[in-house]
Amino acid sequence: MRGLDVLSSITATLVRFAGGLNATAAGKRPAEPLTLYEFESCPFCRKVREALTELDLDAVILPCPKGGERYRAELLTRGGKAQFPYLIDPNTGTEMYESDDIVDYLYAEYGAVGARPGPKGAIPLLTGSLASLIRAHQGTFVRPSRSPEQPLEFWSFEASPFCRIVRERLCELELPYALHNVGKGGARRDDFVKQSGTMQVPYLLDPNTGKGLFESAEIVSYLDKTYGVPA
Ligand SMILES: N[C@@H](CCC(=O)N[C@@H](CS)C(=O)NCC(=O)O)C(=O)O
Repeated sequence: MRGLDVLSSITATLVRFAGGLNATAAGKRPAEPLTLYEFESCPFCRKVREALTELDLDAVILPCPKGGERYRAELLTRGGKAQFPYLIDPNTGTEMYESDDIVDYLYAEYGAVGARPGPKGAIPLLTGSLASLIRAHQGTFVRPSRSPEQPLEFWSFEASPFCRIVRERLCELELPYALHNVGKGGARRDDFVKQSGTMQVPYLLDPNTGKGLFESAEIVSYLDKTYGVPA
């Protein structure tokens, strides 16, 4: 039911104290986009995605839901274990597991002077896991899909309840996408408005079909129709 879906997504944002809402910690900008292997409901991955919004950073997201093979196998070969999150930064030649290390790295490399990451330890783990429970673990398990030729493009910020609903489906369908973060106060909101015509997220642009969509329910239905494969 749509109302319940939105309500549980708002609650998930609240239990994470709206982490990943504001993009006001940004410092130096990467020349090349970062890449993140992750899955939506993983509380460790959530911390990293929140940091990406706060630091106003884009990343290529390679979704690795449980049961998925598209990017899990790739990471196993590349990093040696199927553990998420895993960050690749081609700008510094850095690749790493461990969410706290990744968040510290991102703040040190791309944060404003004096910007500090949020708390570590039990609280983000418990609240992040509670958020996933509230969302009935959507964004955890793979759905059969076909791979797009080119990665999709998705404008979002981590705390948005509507963006979460879309990210969960992108993850379940193992669809790679360029995540463009447009958190509140971020420097790139104006460019986004120039491109899309309005400041509203989620916004999905599919370069494979030329389709651009704003409404979360419509985006999910488009993804299912275009890339979902009946089990
Ligand atoms: N200490 C690691 C823990 C990461 C972790 O345990 N991730 C889980 C997902 S929440 C994982 O990779 N599980 C393996 C799997 O999903 O197959 C960190 O903070 O990054």
